[in-house]
Amino acid sequence: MTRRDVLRAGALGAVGIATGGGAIGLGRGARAQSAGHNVHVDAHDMLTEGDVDTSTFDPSAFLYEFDYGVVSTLPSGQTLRSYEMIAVDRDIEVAPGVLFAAWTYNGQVPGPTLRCTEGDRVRVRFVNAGSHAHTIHFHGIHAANMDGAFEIVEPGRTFLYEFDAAPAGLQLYHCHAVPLKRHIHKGLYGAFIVDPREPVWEPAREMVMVMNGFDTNFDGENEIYACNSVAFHYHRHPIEIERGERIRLFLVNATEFDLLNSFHLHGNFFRYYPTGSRPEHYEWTDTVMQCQGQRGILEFTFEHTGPFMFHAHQSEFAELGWMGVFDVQEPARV
Ligand SMILES: [Cu+2]
Repeated sequence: MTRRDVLRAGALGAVGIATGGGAIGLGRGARAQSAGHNVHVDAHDMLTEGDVDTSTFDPSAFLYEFDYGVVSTLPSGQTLRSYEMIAVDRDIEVAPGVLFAAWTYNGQVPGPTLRCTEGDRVRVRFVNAGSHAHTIHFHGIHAANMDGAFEIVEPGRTFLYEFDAAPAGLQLYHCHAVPLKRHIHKGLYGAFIVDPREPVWEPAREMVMVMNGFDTNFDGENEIYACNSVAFHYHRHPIEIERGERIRLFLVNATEFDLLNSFHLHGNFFRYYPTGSRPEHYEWTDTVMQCQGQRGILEFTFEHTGPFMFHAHQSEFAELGWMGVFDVQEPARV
């Protein structure tokens, strides 16, 4: 059954979507409606049908979680940041009642957002406690044997990645075992922020969004889309920000199977810094698209209060979960 078939079948009643645990009905959440030549999921129904269990992974908290590692100083004076990354298989809930048999770093998808400063020594102890061979491939400048492409880490084995963080910007990491798209799609990816040595960014409320998708019936297409893994999470739980507050959004595209994803902001424009590396080089826009593996930094400030949507401008992705809301409020009086 293809994704389109799922949507068409939805018009006839409850839809079963196969997961690692068997068939799980999306029920009214996936009911489709005919509108002219188009068939679309009724997003409103999907929104009002319960919520996921956020006790193990809460996308609202993930936005603001930066892992700076265990910090120490090397004899040379260089800052050392040590991280522990463990690959484990885990079922994750990507929409209410819909489980996805994921492969994860540290039990979560996306993996933790690793953050350091340009020139820091980064040391990552990688333990493969999963069922398949994996690696961690960091984007950035480093030695060939630290690239996580050829040094395959079998289940039960460990590997030590070590390099000096460069260049500054928004990078990412992901598994590079083959078949590559399967290993990435299963959930082995995360954001990797390298702050510039000299501060160039203004203070801001910073948050991370990793755009992703989930093929829940193994047909090579995504049935669920999201940013930070849970369909419609930021629609059910709008992100509260203040009017006039500077927002810096680290945006990464980790979607497999679809060549492009995008981010569209309502009622506002943003500065888009490709790869987040050059503050003097940006685009002024309200919509940006990213190919697989692309990333960039968005900066914006809302002039108006109220609910403002953000979503993929591929309408199909938005209707299948990649949609959220900023709830812009008057600044708190002090
Ligand atoms: Cu892998």
